[in-house]
Amino acid sequence: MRTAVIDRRTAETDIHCELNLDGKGDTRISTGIGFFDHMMTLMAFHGRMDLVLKADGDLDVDDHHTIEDCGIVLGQAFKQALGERTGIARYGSFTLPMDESLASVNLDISGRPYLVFNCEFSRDSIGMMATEMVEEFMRAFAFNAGITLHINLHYGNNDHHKAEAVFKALGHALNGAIAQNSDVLMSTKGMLE
Ligand SMILES: [Mn+2]
Repeated sequence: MRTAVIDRRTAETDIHCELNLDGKGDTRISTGIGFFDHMMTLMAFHGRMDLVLKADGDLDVDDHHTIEDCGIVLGQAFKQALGERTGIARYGSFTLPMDESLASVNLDISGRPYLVFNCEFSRDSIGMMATEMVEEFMRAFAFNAGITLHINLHYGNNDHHKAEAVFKALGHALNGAIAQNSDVLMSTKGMLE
């Protein structure tokens, strides 16, 4: 089993994360931000990962530090759990509809962090989560996990559906990319970084 446990404490947030990449999608998420909990639950379930994520952040300021730091910790846990990366598919792509919305996630577990994010929201926030924090979460996750991550929202009207399509597609794309299909390291240069 590919697992990692990370605890990270700063003056702004206190985060505990347990990740099992070879899980069944079991989750225990509690960040104090209901819509973000919903997104983390969907991502882990559709990624078939077991995820415990507990965050105690400075929500009296706003949601920024908590969501960004959850992205950092989840990225660190993902990278640590993945380990040597020998045998993984490396690339993952998934296009997912959620009612009227359609999102694509294309990623490469390359060791080279990059984020392309083309997704516009019409509302400032969904519940207690600012819509601008979707991009911030993705950047923090991609850069700490070492993933080249492209996210494109093709169309949609409802911001809840748009975000849900993006996070579900991310789960599926990650699940495909971490699948172990061989004993080969998928790099002609012999290393992923
Ligand atoms: Mn929903």
